[in-house]
Amino acid sequence: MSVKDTLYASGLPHADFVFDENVVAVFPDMINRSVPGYRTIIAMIGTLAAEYARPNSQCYDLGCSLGEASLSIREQIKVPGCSIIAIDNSEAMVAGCQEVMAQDDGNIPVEVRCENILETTISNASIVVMNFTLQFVAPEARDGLLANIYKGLLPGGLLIISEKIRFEDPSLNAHFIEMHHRFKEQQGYSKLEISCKRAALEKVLFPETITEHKQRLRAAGFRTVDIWFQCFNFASMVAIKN
Ligand code: GEK
Repeated sequence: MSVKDTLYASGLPHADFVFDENVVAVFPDMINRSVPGYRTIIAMIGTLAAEYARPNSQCYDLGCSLGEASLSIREQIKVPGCSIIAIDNSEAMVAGCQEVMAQDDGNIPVEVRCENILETTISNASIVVMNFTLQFVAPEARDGLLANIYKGLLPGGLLIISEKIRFEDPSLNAHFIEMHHRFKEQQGYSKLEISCKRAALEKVLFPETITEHKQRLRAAGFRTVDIWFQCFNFASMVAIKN
């Protein structure tokens, strides 16, 4: 059952945002009302995975939170011998994700691990998903992470990265931040909640431009790289190891 996100309804807390048990309790409501297109992205991650999953390979969901992307993959892939590895470094999220997986009746094995994705060894992967996770990784650690993912993907393997992005043009950037805030108001968040959440995320979420993402993906070895979804300052990219 999804609990309504009222974490910032009275303004406080003003500390940096952390994925603790308070966030876990409201997470489905929070992400659905904060990320435009989240449900579409989740559904299409499964659809893309169904196309790219190879028999007897692994699918990684890095920064899995409560496992929505894993569930979509689990529901939609049809090839034999696949398994899913869902990883998060928040103990509270991992506990919640384990509960979600235990209640799901899918047949594909899912291993849920509490681990820093910067320390994960990726191997025999046909699918790697980072759905709004890379944005929380320190920018200086992102190149190494992408190189590690590229190395662990099989030829033809697919990486999906969804991110909050920054527009190159400062006025357009400000405009789409404002549009995102309007979206959140339409979803029932107050101006106070929106501004407090923004302040809490400031030192933990570092958005980059699409150009920066594409450059990093190409530097890691991916030659086929593009955006498949965008709404305001939220985008999802595909990168294929060919
Ligand atoms: C979804 N993908 O619902 N190692 C492991 N996990 C991490 C790390 C790290 N270094 N850094 C952050 N996380 C999910 C949504 S939420 C996005 C992803 C959001 C985890 C963090 O604990 C959190 O659970 C997740 O990445 C980001 O499809 O809340 O905006």
